[in-house]
Amino acid sequence: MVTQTVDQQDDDPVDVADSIGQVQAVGSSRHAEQGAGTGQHIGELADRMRGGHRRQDRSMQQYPTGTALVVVDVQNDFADPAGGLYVSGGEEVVPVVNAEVEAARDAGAAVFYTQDWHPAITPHFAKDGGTWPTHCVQDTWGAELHPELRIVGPVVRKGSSGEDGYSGFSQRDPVTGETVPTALDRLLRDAGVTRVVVTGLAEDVCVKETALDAARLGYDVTVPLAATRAVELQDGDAQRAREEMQVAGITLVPS
Ligand code: VGL
Ligand code: ZN
Repeated sequence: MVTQTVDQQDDDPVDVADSIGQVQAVGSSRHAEQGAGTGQHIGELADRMRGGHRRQDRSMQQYPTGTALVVVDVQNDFADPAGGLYVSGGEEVVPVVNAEVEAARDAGAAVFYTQDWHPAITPHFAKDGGTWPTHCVQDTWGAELHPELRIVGPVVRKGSSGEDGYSGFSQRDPVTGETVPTALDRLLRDAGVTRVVVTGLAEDVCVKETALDAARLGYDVTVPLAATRAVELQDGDAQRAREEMQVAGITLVPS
């Protein structure tokens, strides 16, 4: 399928109805395939369908109606050991996130992705007076979503104009200091979402900020800890992030 990127800098605004429709269309064609085995023994087919239903029941418990999966910054610079801001164990979240994508799809839930998307020079980088080693520079390998990540929904970019885009929901303008929203809240609301499962990288930076913003915006928020890893720029950052999320009423699922 075509991957849709939602970037406020793009001239081409996202067609929300289209992207949501696309997610659902792919889900229903998979179900059609399941029943389409010609010449297959009927008992075998019935077994497979029962298995499918069991899996779907489980998925519906994790992704009840109104739930969406948000996959934060699963990009080469964070998830590949050769990446510019490699998060230790980052590559291990890819199959775990993919299983969440699968569960979300089985339950008919929408999936959204964020992508850290920086200009080559930005006060976000240590070399330009900021905090971080250079990472996720627009149109480079490091900024690409991990090649094994399953992508089944729209991608929301953040940090495109040199902002500190930690949360998938907002970015801080480096000149005015003003915080401007990304398209994520609108996309979720338009899809009827009231609950989000937040996964990806990094637990103590962008996953935390995305989850906290989601809670502030009134979403019910769950973070499955197996689907994330922390940068730990300072020792203890991961523990502090968990405490902050818990205080904000976010459900942390132990790994
Ligand atoms: C992130 C540091 C700087 C993240 C992004 O995605 O967690 N961390 N920019
Ligand atoms: Zn960044």
